[in-house]
Amino acid sequence: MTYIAKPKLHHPSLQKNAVGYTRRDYEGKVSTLCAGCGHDSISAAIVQACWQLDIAPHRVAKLSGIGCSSKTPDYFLGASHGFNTVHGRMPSVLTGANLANRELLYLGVSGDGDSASIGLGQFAHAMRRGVRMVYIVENNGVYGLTKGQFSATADRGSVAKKGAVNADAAIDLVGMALQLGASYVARSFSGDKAQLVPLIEGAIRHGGAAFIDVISPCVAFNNHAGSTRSYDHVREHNEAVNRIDFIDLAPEQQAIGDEAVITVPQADGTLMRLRRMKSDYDPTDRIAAMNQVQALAAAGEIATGLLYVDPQARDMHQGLNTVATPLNALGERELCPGAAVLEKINAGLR
Ligand SMILES: Cc1ncc(C[n+]2csc(CCOP(=O)(O)OP(=O)(O)O)c2C)c(N)n1
Ligand code: SF4
Ligand SMILES: [Mg+2]
Repeated sequence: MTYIAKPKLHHPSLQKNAVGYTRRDYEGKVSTLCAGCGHDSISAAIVQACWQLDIAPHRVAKLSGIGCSSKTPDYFLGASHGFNTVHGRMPSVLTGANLANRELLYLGVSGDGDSASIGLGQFAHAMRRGVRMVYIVENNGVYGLTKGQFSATADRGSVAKKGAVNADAAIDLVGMALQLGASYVARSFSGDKAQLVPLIEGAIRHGGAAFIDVISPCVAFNNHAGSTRSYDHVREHNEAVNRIDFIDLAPEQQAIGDEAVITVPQADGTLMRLRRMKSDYDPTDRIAAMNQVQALAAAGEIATGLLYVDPQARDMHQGLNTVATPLNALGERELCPGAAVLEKINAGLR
């Protein structure tokens, strides 16, 4: 059996959100992942964020590649559109869907194997094109589904369950996303829901390519001493640079003079309030963010929080000047505007 359907019983007193759904309406099938897998906590955080933001499930398209992480869209948002693509190919399929219909909320779920090896080129181009999406990598440092080989994000010198030492340098997807032009870059830990849920909410409201690297321990193959992706290691080395306090803050409610708080305007007109944990960290300065994330990594720390946000984020459609109407809603008049229009286009190409 590959999945177990959940019973449809809902207690009548369950709280509903502004669009009339209970949190249970955002769940999916019963997870078949190992008990304690970090990926299940990320699914729970996605459910929480979508319920809290009053997102109607049918307005969401969730896409993934191949891996334990890429199986998880089956375990949340059961009433949303879903496409489990080929290994590493989620970004291009999502880009195509987004080009055809920008009115949906695109949620791309991937693994460190899926995005940092076979799908590295796809990841890079989705980021540099500014595809408006929430791109979540459930990063456990191994290929969990194929029994625990080191992935490309595993740290050099980290030790596998059977004792092999990783000789290769790690690919840092956060560093790459920053360099490639992603306009919202965050890192979190599956064991810190209080940090992760607001980061997902911020990414959902963001107007461009939003990337979240979530360290998500694999209890079956990478949760031992010597691993830098174990629950213990991440808890000991987690260095949060800030916390999202609140999104949607009305301007008159701004805490004036509170130096620990940074207010960042969002593309949709809302405001995001960030509470600084490291006083010298400016998440709106891309180059400083790149330096600070690298400096923390060199000191053996894992920088988490909203690492970078561009308040003037652009998305792919702005650059391409595409039609706002979903392609399936265009009528014959728009699609066949007549010989005179065709003649004009041809003349412009001569
Ligand atoms: C084209 C192709 N190559 C290789 C595989 C085998 N394979 C399946 S999942 C996977 C890696 C999964 O690792 P990751 O994306 O980190 O997900 P995790 O299971 O760790 O969550 C690989 C190599 C495949 N399914 N398809
Ligand atoms: S093998 Fe690892 S990644 Fe896969 S479900 Fe089990 S704990 Fe999670
Ligand atoms: Mg993995």
